[in-house]
Amino acid sequence: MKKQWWHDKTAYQIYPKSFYDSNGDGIGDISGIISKLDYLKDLGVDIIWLSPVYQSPLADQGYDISDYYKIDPRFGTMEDMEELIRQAKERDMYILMDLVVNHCSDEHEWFQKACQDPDGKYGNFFYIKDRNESGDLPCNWRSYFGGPVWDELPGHPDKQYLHVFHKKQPDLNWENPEVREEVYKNIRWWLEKGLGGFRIDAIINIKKKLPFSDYPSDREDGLSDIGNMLLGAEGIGEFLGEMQREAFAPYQAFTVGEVFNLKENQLTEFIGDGGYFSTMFDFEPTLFGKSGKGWHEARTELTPEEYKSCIFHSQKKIGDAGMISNILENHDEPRGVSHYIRRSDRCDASKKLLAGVYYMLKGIPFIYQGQEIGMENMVFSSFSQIDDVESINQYKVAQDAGYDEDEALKIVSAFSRDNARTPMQWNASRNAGFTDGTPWLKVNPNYSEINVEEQEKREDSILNFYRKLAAVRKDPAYKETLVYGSMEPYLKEEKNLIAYFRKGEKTLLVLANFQKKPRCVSLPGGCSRILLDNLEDCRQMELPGAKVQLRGYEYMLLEL
Ligand code: TEU
Ligand code: CA
Repeated sequence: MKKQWWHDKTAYQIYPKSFYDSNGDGIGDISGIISKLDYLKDLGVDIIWLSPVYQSPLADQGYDISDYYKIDPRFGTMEDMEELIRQAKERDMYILMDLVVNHCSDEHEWFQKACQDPDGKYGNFFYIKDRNESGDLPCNWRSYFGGPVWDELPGHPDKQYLHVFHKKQPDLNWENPEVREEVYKNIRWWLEKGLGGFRIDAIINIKKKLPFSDYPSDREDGLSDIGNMLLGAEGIGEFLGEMQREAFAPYQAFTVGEVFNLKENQLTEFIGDGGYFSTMFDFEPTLFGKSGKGWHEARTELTPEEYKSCIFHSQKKIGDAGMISNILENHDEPRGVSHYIRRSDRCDASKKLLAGVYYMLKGIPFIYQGQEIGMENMVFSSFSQIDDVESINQYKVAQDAGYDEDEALKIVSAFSRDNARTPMQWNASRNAGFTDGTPWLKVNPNYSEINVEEQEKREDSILNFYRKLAAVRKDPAYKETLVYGSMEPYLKEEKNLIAYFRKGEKTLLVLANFQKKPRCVSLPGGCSRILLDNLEDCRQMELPGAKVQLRGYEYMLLEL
């Protein structure tokens, strides 16, 4: 692997609307982020990805952009954004924006013009089809947020347009070179401002299998999961290679792809040396136990064995092909500690253990806001507390599948994207210190126990453990091993133990006793140093001999 500037970095995702509100309107903003840069620096963060802050009607919380060159006034001004980039740079940090170019908003000028004149230049920026006499849709694909991907083109009852997400997110026609040029122009414009790069949204969807055709239906609605179409769509590489050459490469931009449905053997093409992206997320644990049927059929509270098999499998698959990025959660997923640790075992020790396991894997660690203090899923007591478009759809999907309202609410609660979108918990004062006003989404009531201020004060807090993880990864003595060393499982068959080596200049061993019961583990050789322990100050610990005794949920990082 050719070494790159981003390989040894630690990244952090901010969901701006819920991070920190500086002016009391209940909505987090860019000035709020600026005021927390030192906090992030202290956490060992080098790269900060902002979920969208562009001008948007916020139908999908900013993933529906109506002007790619403007900042939404609710988040601040262009001057705020420039100030953020400048202040980050001063601290040796990089800012990433979200690149949402599979679709734009129906309120974007391009779509408005397409509605005015579907046969003109902008009609060809989208996928617009005439309605045929029988009224059949051009194809039976199901949009990600429910219902067909086709909707009537406003003002044209005889025409329909394609949207694979919400109907307020019309898909851009990437087959049209003018669209691609507009996208690259915008990317270069932002990079000129000193942006570090982008997180690339939903990118696999830009290549459609054309001409439009039906796939076998997989639910009562007669529609077919988009995944079926994506399997047959060839040639995305031409678009991505072009974007890389035309827009990212000249700036050495850091890019992280949100890539689902990747075909086998395309890994190197995507993230290998000279690949389309610098890296992409590993979604294997996220996807485990989910099907196209809906959230009612998805697994919650994965067992340690299931989590282990996911991470071991993907680490092996990736090997040295490229640099992956590892996550426990993001703005679309439940909180990692709620999804991967069973309720009865959720505590500081188990949360730190989970952090230590994923952080030391090969790849770039991404921390999602609040993860560093062990924020948990929300308990939703009524459907009216849910805001997210996908949750609203899944509530209906569950009821269509026969669940009653209470059951449907439970199902949606486990997966709702709002779990991760509740405001960041800064302190124990009103609204968790997120805002002086009324927060746009209810604060998780557990903020009086789980908050930054409390954990700042406590040496053995989760927050301080995250700081230690970052410090080890940055330590010149271990950096080469943790960044480039191989990852090899150890005692893989031992139930509720997650253990692996990182082998490079040094040999390191991660041991995680993922259960309440203590256990004894034999070491493969002598241990020369204990680098981390989640239950103890490791500087005061005695070096283990041939065997190490682990308490319930104890985590150790050893140098052999
Ligand atoms: O998500 C892409 C995507 O495929 C989602 O359907 C995702 O799988 C789902 O939300 C998981 O619950 C991206 C963004 O991350 C998401 O927030 C946006 O809503 C979506 O694109 C559309 O831009
Ligand atoms: Ca605000």
